[in-house]
Amino acid sequence: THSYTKYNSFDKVQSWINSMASSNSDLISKQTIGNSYEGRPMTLLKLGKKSSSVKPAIFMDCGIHAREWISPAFCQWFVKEALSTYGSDSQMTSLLNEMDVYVLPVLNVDGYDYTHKSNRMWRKTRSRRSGSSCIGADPNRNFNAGWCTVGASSNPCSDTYCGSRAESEIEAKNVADFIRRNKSIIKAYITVHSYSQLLLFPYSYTFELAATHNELMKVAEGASAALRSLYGTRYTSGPGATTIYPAAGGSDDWAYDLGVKYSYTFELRDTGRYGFLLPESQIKPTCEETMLAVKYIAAYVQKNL
Ligand code: 0X9
Ligand code: ZN
Ligand code: ZN
Repeated sequence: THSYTKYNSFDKVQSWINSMASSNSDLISKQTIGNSYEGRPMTLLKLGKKSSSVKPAIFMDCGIHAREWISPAFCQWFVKEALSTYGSDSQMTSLLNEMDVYVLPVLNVDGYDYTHKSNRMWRKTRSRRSGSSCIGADPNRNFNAGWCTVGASSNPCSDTYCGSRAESEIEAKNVADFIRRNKSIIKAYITVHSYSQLLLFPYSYTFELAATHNELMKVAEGASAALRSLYGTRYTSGPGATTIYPAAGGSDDWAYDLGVKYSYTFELRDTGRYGFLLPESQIKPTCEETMLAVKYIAAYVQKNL
């Protein structure tokens, strides 16, 4: 059975998605953006008050890397909080009245399932290719942003394999296609990873500063301060290339270069004590503090539409 304070398997997340979408129809709907390599549906939730006009939107994905289990847990938490605080929390009410929030709870569905059934430390997709017995590519090296130029490997056996070409991985292509199709309404892109307690923004594929670097930094620092206000958890903010490492092909850089002005990568708890194996006892505090940061970014975006 599904629990917000446990790491739910893919099947449990999938049935949770279906029940959420069928029981709260005036605030939430679901759509499939495509299927994964192994044929699992990639189901996107749309949160927002139904409106007759086209609303601006925020897109958030979790679980691009299979083993980063706290990430899908956060997307599930976000959906729960959005629905349960709409109507009582003035910020959430105003956000969902004015904007839609698209949430993809698990991007790398095949990899996520594999970490539950076979190899807890799997990172990549599960695609096969001719000429190698190694499986999968790193979906966060597979977007068309300086693709495979730095911090990525062309060796299919590497954990940071960039794939045979940009968007070779169907999961990356499905997300990119959705964002391209909805480019005119998507005002912010948020992608959730773990671990290291960082709030990153473009660029990672180059050391050049983003055109809107100062604003991206200001919003990141505000979001980090909001996060820290709850339990004192410290986050570092900055461009990916200098704050974590240079690495091309990431979804954040790709979305930014497409024109999504506010593009952020969260690296959630912790700083290495448990790493990817963050205990379930930390799901609730991690999600509660991260809510404050995401809501800070959302409020800023909403104010600056
Ligand atoms: O390397 C990554 O993809 C991310 N770190 S993780 O440990 N979760 O794998 C950082 C992504 C930062 N953004 C880009 N490299 N574009
Ligand atoms: Zn990651
Ligand atoms: Zn709460």
